Amino acid sequence: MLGGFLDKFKAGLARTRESVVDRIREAVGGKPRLDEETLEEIEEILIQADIGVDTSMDLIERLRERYGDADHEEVEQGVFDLLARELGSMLTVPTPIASTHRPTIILVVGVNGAGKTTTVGKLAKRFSDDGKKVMIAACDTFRAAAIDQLEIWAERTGADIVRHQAGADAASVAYDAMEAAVAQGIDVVLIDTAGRLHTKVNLMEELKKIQRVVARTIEGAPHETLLVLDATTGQNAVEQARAFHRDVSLTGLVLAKLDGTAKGGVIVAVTHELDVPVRLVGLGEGEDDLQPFDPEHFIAALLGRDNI
Ligand SMILES: Nc1nc2c(ncn2[C@@H]2O[C@H](COP(=O)(O)OP(=O)(O)O)[C@@H](O)[C@H]2O)c(=O)[nH]1
Ligand SMILES: [Mg+2]
Repeated sequence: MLGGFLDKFKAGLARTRESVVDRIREAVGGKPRLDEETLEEIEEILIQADIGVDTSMDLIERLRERYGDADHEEVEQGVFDLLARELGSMLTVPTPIASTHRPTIILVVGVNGAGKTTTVGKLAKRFSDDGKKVMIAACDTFRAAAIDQLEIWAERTGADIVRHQAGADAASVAYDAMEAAVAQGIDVVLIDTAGRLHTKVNLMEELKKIQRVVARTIEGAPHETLLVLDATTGQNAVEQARAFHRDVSLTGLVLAKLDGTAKGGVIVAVTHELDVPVRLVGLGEGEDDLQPFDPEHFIAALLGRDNI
C-alpha cells in the first residue's frame, strides 16, 4: 500500500523531478567541488522549481559550506543527500484529516478553478470508503453547473447532498446542511464554496458568513477550513494562501494538480513562508488521487530516490 502511494507521488512529480534532478546532475557533472558558477546554476534550478527564493538560498549556503572549498569525491551523490536531508528537516508530517467530531464539518475554500469541488469529491470518496456517512453542502451557488458537478460526485461516492437553486444564499445552504446532518446522524459534512463573486457580496465576507452560521449550529465548527491551491500557479499560491489565512483562518492547505506541473517545489515554499501545514495533495483528477501529504514520499519523488 505504501509502495502504491510512493508510486503515485513519483508519477505525479515526474515533471518537477525531471527538471530538478536532471539539471542538477548536468550542472554538477563529475566536478570535484561546487564552484560559484555551479552553485548559482543549482540555485536557479531550485528557484525555477518554485521551492522559493529564501529556501533556495538557504540550501545553496549549506551546499557551499559542504562542497565549496576543497575537492571531494562523489559530489553529485552528496548534493542529493544533502538536499534530501535539509528538505526533510523543513517538512513535517501533518495531522491527518480525521472525522473525530460528529458531525465533523470541513469547509473547502479557494479561488476559481483551484480544484475545490474535485477535492470535496475525493474527500467524500475517502470518508465513504472508511464507512462514514458523508454529506456535501453545495455552497457554490454562483453557477448551476457548479451544483451539477457536485451532484455527480455525490452520486459517485454515495454521499448525501444539500443544494439550493443557483443564486441562493450560500450561508443558508450551509445552515440547512447543518440541520440535516444532525437530524440524519451524518459523520462528515464537506462544504464546497465559490471561488469568485463579482456581485455585491465579497468572497471573504461570504466565507466568513458560512463560518459563522456553521459555528452557531455545531460546536467547534468548522473543524477544518482547507484552502485548495493550484500547484501549477507556483509562487502565486503563497500570496493566495496569505490572503485567505488572514480572512478565514485556515487549518490546512491542499496542493491540487501536483501532477503535471514542474512547480511541485512550491510545497516547500508554502511550508517555509506560512504557518499553515500542507495536509493533502492532489495527484490527478480521479477519485483516488488525493493523498495525505507525506514529506518522505514527496522528497523521494522530487529527488528520484527510493527513500530519504
Ligand atoms: N490533474 C489534476 N487536475 C485536477 C486536480 N484537482 C482538480 N483538477 C482539475 O481542475 C479543474 C478545476 O477543478 P474544480 O474542482 O472544478 O475547481 P474549483 O473551481 O476550485 O471547484 C477540473 O478540470 C479538475 O478536474 C488534480 O489534483 N490534478
Ligand atoms: Mg467548484
